Amino acid sequence: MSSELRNPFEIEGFRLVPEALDRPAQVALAREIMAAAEEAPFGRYTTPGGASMSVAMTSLGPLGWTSDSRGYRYRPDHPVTGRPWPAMPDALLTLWRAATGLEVPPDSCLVNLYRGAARMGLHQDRDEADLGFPVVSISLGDDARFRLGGLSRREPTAAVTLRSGDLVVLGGRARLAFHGIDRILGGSSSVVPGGGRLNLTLRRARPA
Ligand code: MD3
Ligand code: FE
Repeated sequence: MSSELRNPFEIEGFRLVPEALDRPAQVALAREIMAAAEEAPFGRYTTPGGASMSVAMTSLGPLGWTSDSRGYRYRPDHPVTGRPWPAMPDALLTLWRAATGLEVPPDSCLVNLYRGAARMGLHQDRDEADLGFPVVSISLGDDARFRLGGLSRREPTAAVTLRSGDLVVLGGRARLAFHGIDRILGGSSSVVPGGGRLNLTLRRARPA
C-alpha cells in the first residue's frame, strides 16, 4: 500500500478552523501584535545558506525562533536588541488550550509578517525538541495561498486559501508535513495596521 495521499489536506492531524476569531478579535489581536513589535522589531533573517528571507519575523513568549548564517535556533532574546521577547498575550494561551486540549502551554509564538511579494518556500518545522506537540497557526489580514504536501518533498502538494481569523492545528502526521506560503493576496483585508498578513504560530519549543 502506498503511503501517498490523493489529497494532502486529508493527512491525519491537519485541522482547519475557518473564522475561529471574529472580526473584532482579529483587529484587537493584530493591534496587540503590532504594538509588541515596537518593543521587538520585525527583522528579515538570513538562512544558513546565506539567503535573506522575504518574510519579516519577530516572536513573543519565553523563546523566539531565529535564523542566521550559523543555523536555525530558539533563543530567549531578540537578536538585535538583546532584550527578552515580549510576553505572550493571554488570548493566545487561551486559543492554544482550546485548540489542543493541552495543559502544557506554548513557550514560543513566531510572528510572520508578509507584505508585497513575501513568500515562504516548502519546508518542514523540526527545530522543536518534542515533535509530539502540535503547532497552532492563526492568520490575520490578507488572504494567503497555503501549500501542503506530504512527509517527503516528492509527494504531491495542494493549496488552500487561509483567511483572516482562520486557525490551523498541525498535529499527528501533519506535524512533519512539508508546507509553505505561495503568495499573499495584497489588499484583501484591512485587519493588519499598515496592511499585509500576520501569521502567528504557537509552539512548544522545549520539552515540557
Ligand atoms: C504544517 N508559517 O512559520 S502557518 C512557519 O503562514 C510557517 O506563515 C506559515 O510555516 C505561515 O514555519 C504557515 C501553518 C503551518 C504552521 C506549521 C506547520 C503549517 C504547518 C507545521 C507542520 C505542518
Ligand atoms: Fe513552517
